[in-house]
Amino acid sequence: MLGALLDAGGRLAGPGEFTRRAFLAGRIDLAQAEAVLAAVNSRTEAGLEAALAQIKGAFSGKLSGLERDLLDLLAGIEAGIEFPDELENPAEPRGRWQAELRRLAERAGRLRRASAEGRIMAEGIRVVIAGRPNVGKSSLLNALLEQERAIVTDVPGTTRDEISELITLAGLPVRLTDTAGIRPPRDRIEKAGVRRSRARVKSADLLLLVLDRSRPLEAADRRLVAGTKVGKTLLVLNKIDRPDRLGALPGRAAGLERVEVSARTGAGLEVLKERVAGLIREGRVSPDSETPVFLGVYQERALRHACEALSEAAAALTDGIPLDFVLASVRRAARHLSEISGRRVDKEVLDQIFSRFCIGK
Ligand SMILES: Nc1nc2c(ncn2[C@@H]2O[C@H](COP(=O)(O)OP(=O)(O)O)[C@@H](O)[C@H]2O)c(=O)[nH]1
Ligand SMILES: [Mg+2]
Repeated sequence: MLGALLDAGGRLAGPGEFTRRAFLAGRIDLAQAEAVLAAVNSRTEAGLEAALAQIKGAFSGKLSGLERDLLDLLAGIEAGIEFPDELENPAEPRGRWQAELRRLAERAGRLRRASAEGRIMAEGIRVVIAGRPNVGKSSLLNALLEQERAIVTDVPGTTRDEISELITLAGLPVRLTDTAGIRPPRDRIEKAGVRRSRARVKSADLLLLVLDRSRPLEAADRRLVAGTKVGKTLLVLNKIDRPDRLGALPGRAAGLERVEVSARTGAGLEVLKERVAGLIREGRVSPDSETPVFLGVYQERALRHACEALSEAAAALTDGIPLDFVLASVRRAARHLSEISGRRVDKEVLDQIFSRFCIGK
C-alpha cells in the first residue's frame, strides 16, 4: 500500500515536515514549533501544560508585544534624529527613551529566565561532577544514583565517556553528569573526553568539584580549584574513610562551600544531597521562577543577543553617546527578536531545527 503510494509519486514525510509546513504556511511561528517538540518530549504534567500554552501562543504573544514596542521606540528615536528641530528640549526624549529601553530590557530578561526555566524542566538542573582522575567521581555518581552505572576502576583515566542520569533530588529534576577526569590526556580518545569535560564544567548550573582527601593536593587539583566560580561550586572532599592527608587548601578554595563524604561507605552523602538541593533552592544556581518556555539553542542565543543589545543601547543613552550608535544597538535587538519568532531565519537554520523532530511530526 505504502509502496504503491510512493510509486504514484507520493513521498514519505521527513522529520518535522508537518510542523515545518505549518510554520511555512504562517500558521505558527518558530517558538510554537519548538513547543510542539517540547510537548512530544515532555515527561511531566507540568511540562506538557507549559508546552501546550506555548503552542497556543502565550509566549509568541509576549514576544510580538515586545517586538512591537521596540519598533515603536525605534521609530521614535529615528524621528528624533531626522527632525531634531521638532524636539522642544533635546535632553527630554533621551530620558524617556532610556526608561523605555530599561523596561524593554527587563521584559526581555524575564523571557530569558522563562527559557532557562524551560530548559531545566526539559533537561534537569545541570549538576556536573568534576575532578582529576581517580578522586572518586564515578563512585560518587554511583553512590548518588544508588545504582551501579559508571565503570569504577583504580586505573586513572577509565571514565573516558561521560555518564549522565536524570534524578529527582529533593523534588527537583537534576541531570547528574560524571565527567572524564580532567588532566593532560594520554591519547586521542582521552583527549576528546577531557575536552567534553571542560565544556560540561562551563555549562554546569552547579559543579561538584571532587578532591581526594586521603592524598596531598596535586597540581591538577589546584588548577581546577583556581578555575571555579564561587556560588556555583561545591567542594566535595571524598574518601573520608581514610586518614586525612589533604593538607591546606589553596586560598581560592576558602570561599567555596565544602562537604566531606565517602563514596565507598556512604558517609556524608545525605548532607551532600541536602546542600545540592539547598543551593539550587536558594536560587544561587537556578534562575528565578518564571512560566517555563521552551526555546531551541538558536532561539536562546538570539534572545541572549537581544538582551545584550538592549542593555548596550540603554547604557549608550546614559553615556550621551551619539544617537546613531544607540540606534544601531536597538536595531540589532529588534533583528535578534525577529529571529526567535522565525520571521527572519535562514533555510539552513530551519533545516537544523526541524531535523530534531521525529518523522511525521
Ligand atoms: N577508600 C575509598 N576509596 C574510594 C572512595 N571513592 C572511590 N574510591 C576508589 O578510588 C578509585 C577511583 O574511583 P573512581 O570512582 O573510578 O574515580 P574517578 O576516576 O574520579 O571516576 C577506585 O578504586 C575507587 O574504589 C572512597 O570514598 N573511599
Ligand atoms: Mg570515573
